[in-house]
Amino acid sequence: MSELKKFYNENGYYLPIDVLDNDKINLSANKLQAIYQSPPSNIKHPWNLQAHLLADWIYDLCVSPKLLDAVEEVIGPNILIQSADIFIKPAKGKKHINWHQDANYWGLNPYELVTGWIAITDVNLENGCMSYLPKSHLHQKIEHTETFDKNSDLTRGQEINLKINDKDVVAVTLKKGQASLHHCLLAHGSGPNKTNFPRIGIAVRYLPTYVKQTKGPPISMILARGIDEYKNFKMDEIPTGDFDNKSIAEHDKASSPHAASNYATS
Ligand SMILES: O=C(O)CCC(=O)C(=O)O
Repeated sequence: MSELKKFYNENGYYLPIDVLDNDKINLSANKLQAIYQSPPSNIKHPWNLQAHLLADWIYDLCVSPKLLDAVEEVIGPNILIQSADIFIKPAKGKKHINWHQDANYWGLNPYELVTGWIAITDVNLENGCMSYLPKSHLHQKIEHTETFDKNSDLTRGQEINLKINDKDVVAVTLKKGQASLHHCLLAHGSGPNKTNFPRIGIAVRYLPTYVKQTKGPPISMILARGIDEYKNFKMDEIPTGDFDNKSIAEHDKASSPHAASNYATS
């Protein structure tokens, strides 16, 4: 077993992984900030969720070979992408992300979804990087309370019913172009951005092809690597344009079933 997989199995996360060069990252940072400032008006659902369906350059970030290599060490060679969720925290913003498990969003069997979180800007405690609670993935699914906290970036302000001590947590400090991996049962959250610059990251949700959805409105996938012998999910189309009508229609198709539950599917 690789060192990465051993560490991930024991702790529920791994970091840092060098995945992208500065040119690509800087270009993506500029484009994402422009979209954040004036989102296209013809998108019916939050553009930052399932954003891998909206533009070829966002999809390209999700299939960065070095990131897929790391994901492959954890879940094997046949890799689906369910979503790429973009988290932008503006300068001096109040928004934070409550402690939660991603497994709270999706009914899956087995719970083997792994998130590859790509830093598009440097991230640290000052600008609201994530923190992980190591080994918390060894618990099963834990109840969450929907707080509807206005300063939460989660659609329903979901918060895990688990007491978390600061001394037990790990700050996910990354340089731009690096990524971390976390298990969908790992408790994690992030604080506000106290700096004068935006903090940007993309959370890409990867699953092995053998996983099945057990409840909630149907989620759909793109095959990022390998072969899909199981065909457990409906497939989405890889975008070929940049927020063009075809990509927006595909985003609409994948997002619509989740609108009634505020894009949280459990
Ligand atoms: O970007 C953040 O601060 C939080 C992201 C997150 O909660 C996730 O990737 O599941």
